[in-house]
Parts: sequence; structure tokens; C-alpha cells
Amino acid sequence: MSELKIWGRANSINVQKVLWVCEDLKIPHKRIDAGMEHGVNKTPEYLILNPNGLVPTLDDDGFILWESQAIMRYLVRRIHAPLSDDSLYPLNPTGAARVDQWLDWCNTVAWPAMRPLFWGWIRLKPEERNAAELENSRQLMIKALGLFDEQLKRSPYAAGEQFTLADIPMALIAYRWFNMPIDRPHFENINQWYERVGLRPGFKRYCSSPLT
Ligand SMILES: N[C@@H](CCC(=O)N[C@@H](CS)C(=O)NCC(=O)O)C(=O)O
Repeated sequence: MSELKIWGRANSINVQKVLWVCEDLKIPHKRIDAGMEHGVNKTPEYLILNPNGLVPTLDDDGFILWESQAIMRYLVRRIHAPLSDDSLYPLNPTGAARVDQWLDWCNTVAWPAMRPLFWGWIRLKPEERNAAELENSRQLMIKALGLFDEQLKRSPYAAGEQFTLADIPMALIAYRWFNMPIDRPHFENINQWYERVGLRPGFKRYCSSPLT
């Protein structure tokens, strides 16, 4: 397999989802800075690759792909045959659907709940923060985490007995949640799950630096 190219700044949650998969599966890759202070993502050359002007974008020997979770799935499928291991994203329809369900939930419920809190505390200056918006986001996160905690009562990982792609976005969100100066209710099942996902190579590499 030739070296993959991944465009995207290393502190982006969506880029980190892809980098985590590369780390866990030991996929050789080259990351190229793009987005926010690095620019690149609005240039005509980049917009040909990814018309959204967002990161990440993958180039696998000329095959261009955007949308972080599509890239995650592609990487597992792409290397599944040589490794004979589909545990991160099962080949059977029900296993795959369960992973997809939680990945979609992260994109449509958990991250939209978390994003204003993350931006407010980490990316905005104190005078730019909106206290009501921060509190609303914190409450939405408590609701989402309550639902996720209930799931983790039934199984050790988001999609069942094994660690899968579904745990990755949620772990990246949880890392942000646990590293902001906010009040957090106790969720025992999430705490135990967070210890388990903390053992993954991807977590160790991408959930160890201060949030930026
Ligand atoms: N749904 C897209 C969202 C991509 C996205 O919103 N990326 C953000 C970074 S997390 C971005 O490119 N922001 C503009 C920038 O970094 O300049 C995906 O999952 O790839």
C-alpha cells in the first residue's frame, strides 16, 4: 500500500478520527497541514479535491475522499482483506449497521451538543463567550452522555462487545468534555469505558495534548 495523504490540521476532531484509525491499524500516511491558521483549504487546488473547503481530505493513490467517517470506513474496508480483521467495522450487515448508528449519532447529536462548549472554552477569548450558550451546550451534552451511559450499561463499547469505529468520535468528544473547566455529573459507565478506550494507540497519540 502506498503512503496515504491526509489533509487537515492535527487539532481538528474530524481529522483526528481519521488519524486515530491510521494509528490503530498502523497505516503509513503523510499528514499535510490545512485549515484555520494553515489556510490551504480554500485554495482553488484544494477545492477541486474537496468542494466543501473543509478538512479532512484523503488521497489514496489518486482516489480522493472527504467526510471523516466515510474515510474511517474506507480505511477499514481497504485494509480488511490483507489483515483479515474486520473488528473495527464488521462486514456483516447488522454489525456494520450498529457501528453506523452510533457514528451517525455522534455527528448529529453528540458533536452538535458539544461544539459550542468546545469553541466557547477553547477557541474564543473570554470576552467573546456567551454564558447562556455555554450552559445550553453543557446541558445538551449531559443529556447525550446520559443516553450513551445507558448504552454502556448494556455493552462495554458503543456498538457491542468490541471496540469499533463507533467508539472513536465519542472518545474524542469525551476527551474534550473531560478537559474543560466545567461542572460534570458522574457517569460511571462512561468513566469505565473511557479507561478502556484510553488504552488504544489512537487515544494515546491524539488525546494527550492540551486542547487547542
Ligand atoms: N462532516 C465533515 C465536517 C468537516 C469539518 O467541519 N471540518 C472542520 C474541522 S473539524 C473544518 O474543516 N473547518 C474549517 C477549518 O479548519 O478551516 C467531516 O466529518 O469531515
